[in-house]
Amino acid sequence: MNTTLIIIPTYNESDNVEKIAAAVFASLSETDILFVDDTSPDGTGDILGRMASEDPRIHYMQRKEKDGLGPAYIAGFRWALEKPYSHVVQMDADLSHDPDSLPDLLAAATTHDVAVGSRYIDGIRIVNWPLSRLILSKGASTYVRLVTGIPVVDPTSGYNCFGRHVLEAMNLDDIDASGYSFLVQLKHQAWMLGFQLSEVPIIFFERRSGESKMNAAIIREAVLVVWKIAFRCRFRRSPRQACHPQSVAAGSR
Ligand SMILES: Nc1nc2c(ncn2[C@@H]2O[C@H](COP(=O)(O)OP(=O)(O)OP(=O)(O)O)[C@@H](O)[C@H]2O)c(=O)[nH]1
Ligand SMILES: [Mg+2]
Repeated sequence: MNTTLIIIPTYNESDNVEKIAAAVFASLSETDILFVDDTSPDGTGDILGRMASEDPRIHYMQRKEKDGLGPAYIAGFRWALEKPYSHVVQMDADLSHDPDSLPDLLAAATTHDVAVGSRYIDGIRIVNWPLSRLILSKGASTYVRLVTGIPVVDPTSGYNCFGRHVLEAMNLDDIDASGYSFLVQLKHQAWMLGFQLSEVPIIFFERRSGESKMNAAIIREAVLVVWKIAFRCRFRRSPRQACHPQSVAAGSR
């Protein structure tokens, strides 16, 4: 078993799962991958079952029904914490997150508690998005920062690496959003616990095949979740106390 686990949630990603696994291992051969599939009707699960039987680095969790990105990741985190992984990476299946950035992300996660793959640090690095999608994403990032005070340029990024000690310290039951706003809850809770977040520049590519799961309900949830996050911590805009990452890390890694 490797010490890094990459969790990839999937729903109708039959065109992409073999490509993403090959690209991940080309960039980083010593890693495990856990695919979390919500019984995709397009047969993604059958492909994942075969891939897992052929390569011991690949693991496959099948969930009963489509339940959103957040619950899929939480199930993946709980699975990871039952094993001795030191780092857990979040990655989409649609090749939007370039596996070539994995070494940079992991390097940042050795000096910081959480490494955030950032599309907006030092400029905008997004390939092939329509302007409307860019405005929505950039606007969401600004909105999150204004309301919560989280000091991250790209708080909605889905390409992140968490040290095990961070996931162990978090209350995963509080991370209850279903759509991508779950990614904000996750980073915000880590920050509020005093963990240090580092942003690593990444290039984000629009998905080349398969369909987007973004919809109006996910956007509505995101608008409300940001206020829920702020309210839960009584609008506090800084952690109550800073953790000392190296000592926390030394105790648990
Ligand atoms: N298990 C599971 N995975 C999901 C679910 N919804 C989305 N995903 C996966 O989560 C990742 C991100 O979803 P995307 O549809 O790419 O969402 P997005 O990146 O905001 O939108 P596009 O890039 O435009 O497609 C992909 O790997 C999806 O297959 C879900 O309900 N369950
Ligand atoms: Mg995507």
